[in-house]
Amino acid sequence: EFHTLIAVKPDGVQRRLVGQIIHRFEQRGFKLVGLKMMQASEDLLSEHYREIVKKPFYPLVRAYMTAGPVIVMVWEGSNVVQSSRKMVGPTNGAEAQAGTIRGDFSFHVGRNVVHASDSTEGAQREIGLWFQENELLNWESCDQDWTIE
Ligand code: YYY
Ligand code: MG
Repeated sequence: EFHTLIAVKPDGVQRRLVGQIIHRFEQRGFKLVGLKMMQASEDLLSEHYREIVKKPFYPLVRAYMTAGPVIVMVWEGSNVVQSSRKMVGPTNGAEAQAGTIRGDFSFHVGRNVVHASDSTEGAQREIGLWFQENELLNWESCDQDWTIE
C-alpha cells in the first residue's frame, strides 16, 4: 500500500518519455525513494513476470523487455499501489483512457511503456527483486504536511 515498483520499459526510454512519466508521479505528490537505470537480465525478468512466464506471448515480452535499458523506481505514498495502477491505465493501451500514461502514450499491448505493481504483496516482491535495501532512501520531504492531512 505504501510502496510500489514503477518501471519505464525500453520503449519509454527510447521514446524519451522518462521525464514525463516521472513528472506524473511527482505531480501527484508521491515520494521517490529509489531509482536506477538497468539492463534487465532474462533471469530477473522471468522472476518479475513469473505469472506470465508460461504464456505463449512471453517470448515476445522477454525480447521487448530486454531490448534496451529500463528505468526502475520505487514510489511511496498512501494507497500508491492502487493509485498508480489508475494513473498507468489498463494493460492494453488501446483500451486505456486518455489521461492515463498508457492511454496517452501507447496503443498496443506489447509496447505499453510502463510497469506498475498490481498489489501490495506483488509490490514488495518486485521491489525485492529489482532493488537492494541500501538503494532505497528514507528521506523527509518538505511538503509532507501539505500533501497529507
Ligand atoms: O500488469 P500489466 O502490465 O498491466 O499486465 P500483466 O497482465 O501483468 O502482463 C504483463 C505484461 O505482459 C504486459 O504489460 C504486457 C504483456 N502482455 C502481452 O504482451 N500480451 C498479453 N496478452 C498480456 C500481457
Ligand atoms: Mg502485472
